[in-house]
Amino acid sequence: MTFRQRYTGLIERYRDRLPVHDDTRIISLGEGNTPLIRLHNIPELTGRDVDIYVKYEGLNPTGSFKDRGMTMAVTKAMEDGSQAIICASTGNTSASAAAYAARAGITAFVLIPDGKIAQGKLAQAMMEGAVVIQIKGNFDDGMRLVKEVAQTAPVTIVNSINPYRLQGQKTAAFEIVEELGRAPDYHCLPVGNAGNITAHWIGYSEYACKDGDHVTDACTFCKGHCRFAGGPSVGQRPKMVGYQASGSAPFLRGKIVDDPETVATAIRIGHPQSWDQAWTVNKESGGWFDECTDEEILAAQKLLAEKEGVFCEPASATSLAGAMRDIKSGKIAENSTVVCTLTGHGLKDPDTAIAQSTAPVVKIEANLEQVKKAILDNLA
Ligand code: AN7
Repeated sequence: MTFRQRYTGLIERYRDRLPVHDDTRIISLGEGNTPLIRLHNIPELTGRDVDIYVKYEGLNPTGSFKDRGMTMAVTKAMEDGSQAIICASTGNTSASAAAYAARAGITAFVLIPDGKIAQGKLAQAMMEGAVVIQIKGNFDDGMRLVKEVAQTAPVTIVNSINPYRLQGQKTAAFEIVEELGRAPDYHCLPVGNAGNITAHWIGYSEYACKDGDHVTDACTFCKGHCRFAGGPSVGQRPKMVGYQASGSAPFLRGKIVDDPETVATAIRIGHPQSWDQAWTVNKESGGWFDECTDEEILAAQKLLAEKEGVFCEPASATSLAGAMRDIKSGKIAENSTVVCTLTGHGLKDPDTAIAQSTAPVVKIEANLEQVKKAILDNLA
């Protein structure tokens, strides 16, 4: 039986805009098609009239946006006959690589910084059968080693330096344009390696592309896969705003950072792999980079959960933390539409969530009186 309405992942959905062939065997877990949630309670806290949407990428199959890129990277690795994939990771890439490798029936090697990845991500990589290699070093050390080893070992790198990763990730921008009917005015993202901000710019640029007349150098990555090459165009692109954690903010320092530190371990990255591309995005879009402190990041994570019921991991909240500050200051113009990407699910990092929560846990005897009292004491 065929189910005509069944969603089968972003490669099938955007097949005409991605580098796949008719007979390519697609490795998918139904990624993409994530909710674009309009915030109801937070915008008024800024004192400005703005529409804020969050693109909840934590609802991808392994709980982060990495799945968009990984379906493409693993599909192409299989097409090229690869038996194994490898990545360095702050956690989410390893969880995603492990899952798609399991699905494809190949081996995933993941290099992770010892003790510096969130528990949920480690659990995923281990359960999904990856070979987990903990290094006494950070992400940047791992990335350097992966590049070196891949020169001789029979493994395909699936970090975002693999161009298929960005091709898959650009589809998030497609979904946003299709849902809003236009591109937002501002798109805010947390930035680590800067692969995702680059991928979104490719996606928006392809949508704005008229008659194959690529509007950006980034767009030429699409090699003619632009959706509207020869067709209608939304003609408009957002300002791309990238926020980094203060302790890991090479784009703010203007140079690489050797000892990155932040509670948002996903973006504890000092040597961004898409350095040049991200500066191009910055220039072409008229956007900017800024930084958020760990306190601001955690406060935004908590606010989003408390006021909107949306639980994201700390790194993801960096986009909202920065956006709220820039909306309040007027740097993000009033009456505009702002999209913040929430890159990963809150359940990825339960330890940080519990450690920062101030919510009282009411402990009582198991009797009706005490339950009643707990309710009356705590009614808002
Ligand atoms: C939740 O998993 O680099 O700027 O190794 O997991 O495209 O690097 C993760 C990155 C933002 C930054 N939010 O995206 C990895 C890894 C979350 C992330 C980023 C990451 P890029």
